[in-house]
Amino acid sequence: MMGMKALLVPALVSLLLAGCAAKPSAEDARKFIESAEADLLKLANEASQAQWVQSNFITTDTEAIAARANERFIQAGVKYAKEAARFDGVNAPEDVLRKLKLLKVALTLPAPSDPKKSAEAARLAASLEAAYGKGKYCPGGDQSKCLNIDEITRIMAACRDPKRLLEVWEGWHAVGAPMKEDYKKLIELSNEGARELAFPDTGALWRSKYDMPPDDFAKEVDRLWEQVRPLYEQLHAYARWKLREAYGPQVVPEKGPVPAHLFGNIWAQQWDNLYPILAPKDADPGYDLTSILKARKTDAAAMVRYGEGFFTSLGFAPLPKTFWERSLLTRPRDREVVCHASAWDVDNVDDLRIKMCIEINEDDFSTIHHELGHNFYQRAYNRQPYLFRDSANDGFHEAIGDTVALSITPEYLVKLGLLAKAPDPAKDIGLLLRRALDKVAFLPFGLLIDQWRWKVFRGEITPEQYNKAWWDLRLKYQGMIPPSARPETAFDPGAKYHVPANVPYTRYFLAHILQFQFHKGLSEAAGCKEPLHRCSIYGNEAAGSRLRAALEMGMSRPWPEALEKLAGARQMDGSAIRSYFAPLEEWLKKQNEGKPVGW
Ligand code: X8Z
Ligand code: ZN
Repeated sequence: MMGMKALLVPALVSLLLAGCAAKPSAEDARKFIESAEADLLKLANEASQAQWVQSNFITTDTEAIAARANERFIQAGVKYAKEAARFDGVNAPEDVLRKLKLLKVALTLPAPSDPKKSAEAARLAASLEAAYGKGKYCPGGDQSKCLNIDEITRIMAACRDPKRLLEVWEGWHAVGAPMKEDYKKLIELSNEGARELAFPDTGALWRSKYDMPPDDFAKEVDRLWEQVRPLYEQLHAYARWKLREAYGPQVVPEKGPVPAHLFGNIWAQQWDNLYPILAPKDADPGYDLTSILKARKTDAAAMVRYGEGFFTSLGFAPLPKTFWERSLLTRPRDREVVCHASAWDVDNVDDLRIKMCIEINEDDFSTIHHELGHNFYQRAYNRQPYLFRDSANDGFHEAIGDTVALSITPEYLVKLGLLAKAPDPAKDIGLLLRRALDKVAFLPFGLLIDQWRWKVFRGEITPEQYNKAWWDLRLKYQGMIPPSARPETAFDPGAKYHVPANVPYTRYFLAHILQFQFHKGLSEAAGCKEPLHRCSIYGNEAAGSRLRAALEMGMSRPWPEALEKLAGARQMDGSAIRSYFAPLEEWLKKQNEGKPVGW
């Protein structure tokens, strides 16, 4: 009986479809897209407003309000993703077909359609992000001595006492442990949602957003990493040697992996704060932007004005008045906020804002450019239909501000009046090293977070293995080990914003590859004949219009077309960053002669 039923039902369904429910037409598809776009735009804006309030004012209530708004957006996203499949094979215009495809892969957190489960997923997501936002290390449990992430960041950047570094490192990493159970539940719900949408798991959904089959994308990422790995290994070897000189052989081994608390950053993701330890003796450029900004008593808004000024020099309109009224630029004293820097377009048109607890230093100077890159991108594509109001791929969104920041050259600082005279080219190794400590050091970190999450989503890493697998990957890609044995309960991925906040991370790896391709393409458009690290596109009309044309496309076309516009190539390519740093790589190889490389 059962067997017959199973055979009969599909036959009956297809008969019904053929007979009564006529195959949807191109016009049906267009109408469906039109109403989906209108509905999603409205729900996205409502969720955005609620989330803005939540992360500017973390309380039980704002968390609940944001969760509900987000839940409505997710439910609609799931519904439209499913309905989009009804139009498979429809003979509609190209833009409609692209939108149907985009609808199917749009969500980052796909929740199950069961309302109880989708509410639970939204609640967990809001609560995990808030937990990170509230995260603190209170030495000895003393509530009056708690350190927030800004203070932790400052200590990791400046302190050179390995004992203190270890203590603070362990203190911050403890914020992850209480998140583990919720994180595990969120993964389960998200996977259930992904399977409803016919993806094997959420990782496969994340990898499906790149105009190519998801497996090809995973291979593409591996290929890019293999292109840049030799450069990272040289930098790692040189840093290990210098750290060993600075901290001694008891703290830093001669070969093998290095403890992760010594890199001037709580996650060891960017090492630019190590520059004073690593600086070449005879090639230090002799200035540092942090001291210049501090000496001039630059405040947070003035830092943002510098960033805005770069974009307007390229022909972008100034930021709207509301940007200055609504953005959060410094950490409020009287309430909990999510201080991890972010850029917003609350109405998906021009309600642009950033939320950032700005400190007056070089790191935040470039992060401001990074954030404004998001804002200027968002406004550039705001005349596209809703489903195309996004970057060509997510790596592009992360790369635009960074591309502009690559133009913060000594010559540019001279133009702004921040520096009296640009250092002689004999000091270029110092400039390149400083930049590499930011950009090259980041590459394996940018890669490993989603290597971990993809496996977590796939079930290849079980909750019991969360932490061990995390450190296996940090060892494999970064050549690092935890500075002390991790407790059984540790959940170190939770100490990194994007994990509890559920923000995909491969985008940053791609951005670090892409920004060098963009910088090269735009510098060529600007007619720069200098070595690339001395090229600045500041004030250049040709580079500006090339950039704007690519940004205005939004997500309307497959990303290789936008890449072609910007960089004259259709493939992401690690050789741009390799050639940018070629003189440094050669120098590093010399420094590393006779010393161990790798781990
Ligand atoms: O999260 C960010 C930006 C916001 S999209 C500040 N970044 C990554 C990080 O901080 O981990 C920029 C570089 C990598
Ligand atoms: Zn960003």
